[in-house]
Amino acid sequence: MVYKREIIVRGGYGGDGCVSFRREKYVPFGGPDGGDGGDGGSVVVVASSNMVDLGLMRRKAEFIAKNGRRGGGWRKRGKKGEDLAISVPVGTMVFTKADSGEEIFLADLRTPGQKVLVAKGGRGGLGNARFATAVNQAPEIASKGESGGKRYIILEVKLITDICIVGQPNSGKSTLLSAISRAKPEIAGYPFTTRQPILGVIPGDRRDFIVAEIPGLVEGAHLGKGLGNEFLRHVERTRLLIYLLDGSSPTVIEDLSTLDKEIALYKGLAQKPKIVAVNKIDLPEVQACLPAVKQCFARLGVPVFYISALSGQAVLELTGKAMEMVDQASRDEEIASQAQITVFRPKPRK
Ligand SMILES: Nc1nc2c(ncn2[C@@H]2O[C@H](COP(=O)(O)OP(=O)(O)OP(=O)(O)O)[C@@H](O)[C@H]2O)c(=O)[nH]1
Ligand SMILES: [Mg+2]
Repeated sequence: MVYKREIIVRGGYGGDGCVSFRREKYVPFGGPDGGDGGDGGSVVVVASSNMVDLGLMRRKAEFIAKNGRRGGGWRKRGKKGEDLAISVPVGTMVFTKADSGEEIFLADLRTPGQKVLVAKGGRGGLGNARFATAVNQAPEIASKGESGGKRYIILEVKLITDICIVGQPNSGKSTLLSAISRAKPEIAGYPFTTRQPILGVIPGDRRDFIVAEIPGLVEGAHLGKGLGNEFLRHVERTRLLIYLLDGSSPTVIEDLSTLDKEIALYKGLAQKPKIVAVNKIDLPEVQACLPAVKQCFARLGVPVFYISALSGQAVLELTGKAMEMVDQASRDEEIASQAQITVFRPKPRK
């Protein structure tokens, strides 16, 4: 899976202007009639809901739009070069790279079909008809088409989700995802079954909720252990985290702090709203140590649920709370975004 790519984009050249004179029977001194060249095509990046990563464009490094065609006689304008659309997944952030190496934000493509122009096509040259003046009525000059803009672009996919399930390998993330959503992830009793983020949809009364599972995190994931923590980039834009713990693990209490530590090490994730869910409570050995775990987790200060993703026990309660917290988080986001808009209200002069 490719989530970050650096590419070069270049707009097409504008077509050259044309030098031509009107030559017709009975029309002496017909005058200049060379048309303008067509503009070069531009390069645009478009969000598409059919894609999940940038893998399709792996081999290509440079994206160039079509050139404009040259102008013709009879003041005919050259054909415009075709635009080149680069499809990327929804949730892709587009940056341009300055000469200093600095990444400058260009756009965040959050909805399907949203697009951003990354390289403008060159303007077509002017035909000689444009250069006619009172003193030079038969100019033999036309201008050349301009070259298109060239830019270094960085594309980075960060999925946009409402809920993200994180946890150690084998804790039951895929089982929970398939229990609460329509997703059908692979479930197996060995670690790292899930090797890439999986999305699901929970149908809600007022709106659907997008839920994701990311591959399991282990201690030292930030150092590249296990599958590493590069998947946490997709957690950056989730509204709620569900920490899913394997209740049958002998170190369930330490598992929570390990998980929390790995997540807190990734920029900006420490403050995310979260819910803790202890899974597999249908197993007798989990039931046996549940009182001790409950006592310890009672002081956490975040909602804790004891569930069985397999039998469905307490799963509805967990999703209900998750949806409620997501709604609250989106209301908070709305208030925060409104606070950022400055409204100028000039006072009338007396
Ligand atoms: N008894 C019991 N087993 C469960 C429960 N949830 C998951 N399992 C089992 O635990 C194993 C791992 O489940 P997965 O859903 O694949 O776990 P995961 O966290 O997605 O694992 P990775 O993708 O490998 O990180 C499977 O054998 C599941 O059947 C549960 O609530 N009770
Ligand atoms: Mg899984």
